[in-house]
Amino acid sequence: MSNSLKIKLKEKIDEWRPRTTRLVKEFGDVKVGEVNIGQVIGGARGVKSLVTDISYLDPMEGIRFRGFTIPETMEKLPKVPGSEMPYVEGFFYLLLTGEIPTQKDVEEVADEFNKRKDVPEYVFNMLKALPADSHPMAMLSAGIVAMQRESVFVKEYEAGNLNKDNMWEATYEDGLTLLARLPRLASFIYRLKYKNGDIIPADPKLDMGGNFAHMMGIKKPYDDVARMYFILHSDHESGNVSAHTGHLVASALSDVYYSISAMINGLAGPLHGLANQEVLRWLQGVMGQMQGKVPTEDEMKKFVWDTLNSGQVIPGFGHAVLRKTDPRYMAQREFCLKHLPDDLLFKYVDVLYKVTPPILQEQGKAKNPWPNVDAQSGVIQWYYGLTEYDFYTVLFGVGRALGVVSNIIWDRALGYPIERPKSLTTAMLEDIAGIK
Ligand code: HAX
Repeated sequence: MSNSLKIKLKEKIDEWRPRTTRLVKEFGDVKVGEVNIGQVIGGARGVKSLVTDISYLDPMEGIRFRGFTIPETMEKLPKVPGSEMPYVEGFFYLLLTGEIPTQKDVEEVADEFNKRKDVPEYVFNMLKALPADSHPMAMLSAGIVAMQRESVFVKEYEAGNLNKDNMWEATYEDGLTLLARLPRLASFIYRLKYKNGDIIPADPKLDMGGNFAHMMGIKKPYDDVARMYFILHSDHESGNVSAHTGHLVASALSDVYYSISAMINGLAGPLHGLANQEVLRWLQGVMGQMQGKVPTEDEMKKFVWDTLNSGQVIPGFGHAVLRKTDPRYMAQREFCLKHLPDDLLFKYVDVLYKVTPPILQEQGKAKNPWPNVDAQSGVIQWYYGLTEYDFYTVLFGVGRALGVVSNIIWDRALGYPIERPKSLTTAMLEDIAGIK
């Protein structure tokens, strides 16, 4: 085994396996909770039926990556020289191993990504052949699944070389290759779709975030925006649609390419990752009606109520688990206060932040009236010139892949089985409820 990340990961896996085995063998019958009819019909909300050690989402505190809050994560990880933000590669090391890497560890992972980052030409040709109005998320998903033919996992599986002990290694190989290629794939989609196909080649001297900014054709400090964005969006424990989809598909031993392509498809829904696009679309609508003037709080209240009264959701607000302002929102808000305090769109978001929670509370439907990650993220992208908001969820997807790939590697390492919850019929639920 040649690289230090893989060696460290193997150590961690060997340490971890007996814990999982013991829980299943000796304590498999111990109850974790109960499930009621509301949860069965209501999207399994709150049902504890997944396990991950990569991140944990506390409803009041928000996300912790491997036990670290967002500010701790940003503070502890080695920084890219001359930048405010850490290496994404170092963050991936943390997600996989649970340890803060040294500068040398990070450089090794960055080298590994660099070696694997080239996207094959056939993927570009396929993307060029798609209709011009294809959504960037559909293009990303298609680009990923097109590379499935290269899966090391599939080759090894077909050769009969895989068993429960070593499956994670082939998964790791696929995972690293796919992650290394995603910035190239995403930036290619952007330049193909919005910049007349004027493609910018990668710079092998740059880290993942730096290279992404370079290939997008956006100047500093967009490299830091990219790093922050990928880290913030990486993982939100395992029950959200994208992470759960990736895990579910992988549980059938579908390879990483199939799993992450499916993950992207789940992220593309407006109630999930596409909300960042929807926030910008909504704000642009308000801006159009205000003719660019910043709305007063009363004016903004009217826009919010109009949307609610027409039966639509306010994008960027609410959450299935969180019950306070999303710390990912706060991290981006702090970035805005530092780098773009006078930006017009930021001022819009600020007024929206003030008026929306009390309105949602007054309406009395949303369990969480506070803003989520998507309420703020488009503003930063727009400020740095990325105004094609259909593309925003692709950025989320590149980030989310870091967490989901880490989870899938661990799924294989710990031998988690194929997922298969049980369904009931409506009549059975009526019976359970005692309805005659
Ligand atoms: N605006 C208006 N109504 C909202 C609302 C919002 N932002 N958030 C929740 N509600 C409504 C729900 O639609 C639901 O209404 P019905 O009873 O009529 O069906 C009611 O309040 C109860 O919903 P909930 O239990 O509070 O929320 P859910 O767990 O069902 O759904 C969602 C969570 C995030 C999907 C929801 O809050 C929402 O639609 N938000 C707007 C879209 C959004 O920002 N999504 C991104 C979330 C973060 C994320 O995953 N990013 O990728």
